[in-house]
Amino acid sequence: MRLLKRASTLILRRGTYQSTWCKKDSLFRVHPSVSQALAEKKPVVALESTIITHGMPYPHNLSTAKEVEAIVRAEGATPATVAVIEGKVHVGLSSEELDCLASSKSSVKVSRRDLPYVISKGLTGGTTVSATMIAAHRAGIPVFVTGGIGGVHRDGENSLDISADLTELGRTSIAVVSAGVKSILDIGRTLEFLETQGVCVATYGLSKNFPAFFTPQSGFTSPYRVSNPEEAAALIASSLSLRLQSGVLLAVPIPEEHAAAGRQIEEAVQAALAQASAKCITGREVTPFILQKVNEITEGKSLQANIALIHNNARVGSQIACALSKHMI
Ligand code: PSU
Ligand code: MN
Repeated sequence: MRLLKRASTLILRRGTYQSTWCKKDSLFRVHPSVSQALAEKKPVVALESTIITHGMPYPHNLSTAKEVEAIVRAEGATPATVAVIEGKVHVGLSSEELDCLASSKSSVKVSRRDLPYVISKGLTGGTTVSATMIAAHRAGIPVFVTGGIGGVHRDGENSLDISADLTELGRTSIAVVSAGVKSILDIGRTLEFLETQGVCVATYGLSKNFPAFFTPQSGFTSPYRVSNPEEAAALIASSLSLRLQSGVLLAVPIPEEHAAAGRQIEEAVQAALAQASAKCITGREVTPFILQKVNEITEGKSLQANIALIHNNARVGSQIACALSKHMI
């Protein structure tokens, strides 16, 4: 409780400082609903947008983005979808901005390294976990919900293809709620890398099993477990109080009612991986090849499971944001 109170002061101070900073800074646009909620110390949940621009086909991307925002509101929090629109970093989008982003065919996938370029060129793009963490943290938002984070790719020890999401988690103090990482990545090395980066990883639920996006178990375990929103909020509050300046990763397993489809999808992932290897597909071609094959093999079931787990993450993340904000008053 004492830790939570101290964390609240910290968040409060940072929020005040950052909303002033954002007003002066023309590169950042915080939506009035978001700045009002932050000023009133109400719970806010940041959401990423690469999932809209690159993760799902139109119009499922738009309907999912709107459903996720509606879930956040229904849980009593304010959604703040982050994106780059015509060279400005937006924290919180209007309905029209969401429509434009979802139907745009020229959006850039914006990670930390891409921000200077897209801003200087006035471009539009969906922010990955790393870029969303940066923007949400600047706005003073402590909780961020996504589907899955990037990780260490298979053969990453040779290619060094390691998602900037992992290094961002090591350097930016925000809690990321996700369904773990896809099994097309090297999950063991991803967890090792997160440890090296000092990221506190906890599974949300009944076991420490670290989830693999479509399935509740990856064969690896998280170092910790939290069983409800209050425990998750206490963990985040401790991290903020300690001023570690690194993030927290909360891994939420896909709900059991969707796990059966998830296991079938996982089999398709393994088949697709074998095909990619047989066809000597390498590098950045691998992920799009696998995802397309998986969608073909499962006749669209992978998209449905993807949507279901994002809905669930939005619910859990909003409950955590509400629990955290209650302790802040
Ligand atoms: N994992 C998914 N779906 C996604 C992504 C990851 O299951 O849409 C997106 C997220 O935006 C994540 C990004 O931050 O891909 C990671 O990309 P890269 O591996 O290139 O760092
Ligand atoms: Mn990469």
